Amino acid sequence: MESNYHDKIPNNVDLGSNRTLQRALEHWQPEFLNWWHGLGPSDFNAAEVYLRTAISVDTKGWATFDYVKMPDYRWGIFLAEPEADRKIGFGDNFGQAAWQQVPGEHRSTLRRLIVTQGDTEPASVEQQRLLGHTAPSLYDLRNLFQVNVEEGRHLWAMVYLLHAYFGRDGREEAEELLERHSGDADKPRILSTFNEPISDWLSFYMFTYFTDRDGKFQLKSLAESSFDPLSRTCRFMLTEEAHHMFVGDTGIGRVIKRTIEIMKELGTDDPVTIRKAGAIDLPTIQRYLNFWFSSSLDLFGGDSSSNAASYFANGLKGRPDEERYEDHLAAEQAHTLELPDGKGGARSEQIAMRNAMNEVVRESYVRDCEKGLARWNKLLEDSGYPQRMFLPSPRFRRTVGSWANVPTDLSGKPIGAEEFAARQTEWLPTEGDRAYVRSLMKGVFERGKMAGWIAPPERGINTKPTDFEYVLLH
Ligand code: BYC
Repeated sequence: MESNYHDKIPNNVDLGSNRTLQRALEHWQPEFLNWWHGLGPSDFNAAEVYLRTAISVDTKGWATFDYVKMPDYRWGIFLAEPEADRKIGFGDNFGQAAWQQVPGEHRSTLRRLIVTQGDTEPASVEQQRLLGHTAPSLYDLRNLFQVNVEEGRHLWAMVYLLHAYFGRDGREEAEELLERHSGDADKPRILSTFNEPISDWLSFYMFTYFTDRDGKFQLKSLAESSFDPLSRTCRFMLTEEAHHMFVGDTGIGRVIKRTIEIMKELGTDDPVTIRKAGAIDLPTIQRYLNFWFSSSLDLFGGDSSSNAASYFANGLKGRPDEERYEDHLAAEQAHTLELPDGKGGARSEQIAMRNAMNEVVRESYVRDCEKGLARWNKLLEDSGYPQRMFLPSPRFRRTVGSWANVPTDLSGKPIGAEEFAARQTEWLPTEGDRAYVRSLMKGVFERGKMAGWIAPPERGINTKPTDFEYVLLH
């Protein structure tokens, strides 16, 4: 399908041939822009930002890079090219033709999945709306805005599906996606992590590393869906998502690198001394990591979930990279969960594999998270320091699943509520940590300059130098 970049809404879905749908989306467009102006990045809408814009799904060149004012960014609808004769790859309908329309019996469940996915996209923009003011450099400012406009495009992707395939209910859901707001007492975002404030850049890097990575795994699961338009949408979204995780991965790496430099310079790792020198001590970075990792684990849902079993059975949501599994029915297999035994320990229980799908995906997510840790720890190792960053146990500080509200230490050992309360300051960011990190957050907007708490990036964007003027502030 040709991309039409000149339409009011750029698209490769031949929007122009469906006037009703086109009009409905053109009606939603000003509402989206209103939302962007009200709850998107505050104050930088006149700046010219060196942004990547998706203009097609051609693997050789799907994007252009140029200076764009964010409100002028062309939020388009792009679905990956259709796979000829695509077949359903898992579940009870394995081998049958993928669906081009929504089967009536799965309509409300599919809508719910699409709405949940869609809800996270504007939520993250809302969470990050004030960060521009305290960007550590123009390079970082540009990356923040790149992430923001693309999350906006991902919202468009889900809104397209709602409008095109779910009739009036879909249109209503699309409106509500702009009415719920992150952290709103009355109308919060659907999933927990998306109501957490992101008020400093260390949180932003943690979020883009850990929470966007949940996005990767959820999109990969939905990319397996029998509902082909959803699969194609998610496949293309994954192309953009990679950069978001890169921002988190390199962001955390750069913070650690700078801390190591200061540790070397001063010959100490004492947190008080490191802070006096304006860097972020390693224990504080670890506490932020513990917070965002544990929060992001909740996003996979319960470890034993009848919802997940029926998504899989019905072919609505599969496992990431389903073709790598041998048994696509997963009807006879079992999976072992470690559950709290209520006596201060853990016990094993086997459950049907289909009910364990959330856990299966969460386990591969944890393995993927380890990769960044290995890179950051290499920095410490190469500098001759014995300290290492680590992932806490997946049982730690959970609010969803069998370990929800079971106090444990970082290794996952159940402990009493009092001990947990007493040791929280060791494990999770304290008010003091947050205040200190906030005190470092001062915008650095001079070309080529970098805040003192973070190392410069190794390379720039799209072969530009690191000191390129990524944002023209005027
Ligand atoms: N917070 O059966 P259960 C991204 C709800 S991130 C609050 O265990 P299920 C991005 C659950 O909805 C990826 N509620 O769960 C990243 C269910 O409610 P209903 C977003 C939660 O259904 C960064 C009930 O508890 N995409 O793209 O197996 C920036 C029972 O739950 C939470 C998706 O999530 C929670 N943490 O799985 C921008 C994909 N966890 O339905 C973007 C779509 C569970 O009974 N969503 N609940 O009212 C899904 O696949 C599933 O809804 C979930 C939950 C995996 C989230």
